Amino acid sequence: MALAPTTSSPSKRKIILDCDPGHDDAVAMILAAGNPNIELLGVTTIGGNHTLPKVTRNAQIVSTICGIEAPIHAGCSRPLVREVTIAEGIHGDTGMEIHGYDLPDPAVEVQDMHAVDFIIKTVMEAEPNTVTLVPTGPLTNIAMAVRKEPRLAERVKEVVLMGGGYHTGNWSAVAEFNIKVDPEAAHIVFNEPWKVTMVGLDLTHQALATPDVEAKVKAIGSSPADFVVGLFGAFRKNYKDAQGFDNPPVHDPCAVAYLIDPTVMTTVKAPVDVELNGALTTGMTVADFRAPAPADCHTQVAVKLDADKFWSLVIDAVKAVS
Ligand SMILES: [Ca+2]
Repeated sequence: MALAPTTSSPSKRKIILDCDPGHDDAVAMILAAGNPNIELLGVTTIGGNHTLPKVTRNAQIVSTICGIEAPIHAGCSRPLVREVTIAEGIHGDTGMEIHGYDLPDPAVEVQDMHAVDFIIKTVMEAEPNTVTLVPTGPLTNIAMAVRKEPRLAERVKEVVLMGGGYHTGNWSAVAEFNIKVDPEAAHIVFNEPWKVTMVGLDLTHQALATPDVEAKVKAIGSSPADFVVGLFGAFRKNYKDAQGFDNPPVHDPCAVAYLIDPTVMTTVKAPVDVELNGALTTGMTVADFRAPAPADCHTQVAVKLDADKFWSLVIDAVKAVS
């Protein structure tokens, strides 16, 4: 069944998903498209897990498999300052390597408008404080958008991003991939006055695709479900080989889940800034947990996931797109 950009409703959370599919980005797309409380205004792509052409094609493929009709807009192909970095070891040479499921050719178009312009147009044409940005890749598009149109900082409802971490890294000892790839962009995003929720590794390492989760998805028995099982399988092998995980962490849908039901995780208000010039720490998100948080603190970090509630949301969304 085709899931059109759903009819506008004040009770739905309007979001733009800015992503780099990416296995877990694919699951984030499915959760956003398949949950009745989310209105997915658009999918924008950013070079990250793999190059921009590959992640954009992957977004098209996910939409094709799952009948997602939200428009896809391609964004920036490289970080603001630094060289391109991709995560081939985790996502394979297509950016969405998968076994046991034949990916179709894309049957969904990419729109002409650049992602940065789409983000600006969508936010500025909507009622103030109604559109939430959900970046699940490097933050280049979001940083470019707010630099091009500074009024976004007060028009956007909030930014809920997957990235960073306060006690751990995955691309260095202390830096997470999305932030480490484009720390200057992340610095811009964390320092604009909008509300930012950081759904980082400390949280997403609790979102593990266990055999039990896989079995529940498999039992749905549909093409999107088989696709998700294939994603989990590839992710399982790559995360075991690269980072020693027994069950792979499925990072990106956590950010979407927070918008569906904030009780799916606990958050703590804390100032967060991004290290740009550390000898060992470039790309680290430095969270200051000293209490009390300043009155003007506009950032919070996610700390504890209700994993059962999270996976129920994901499984229900896979059913909905099936
Ligand atoms: Ca991602």
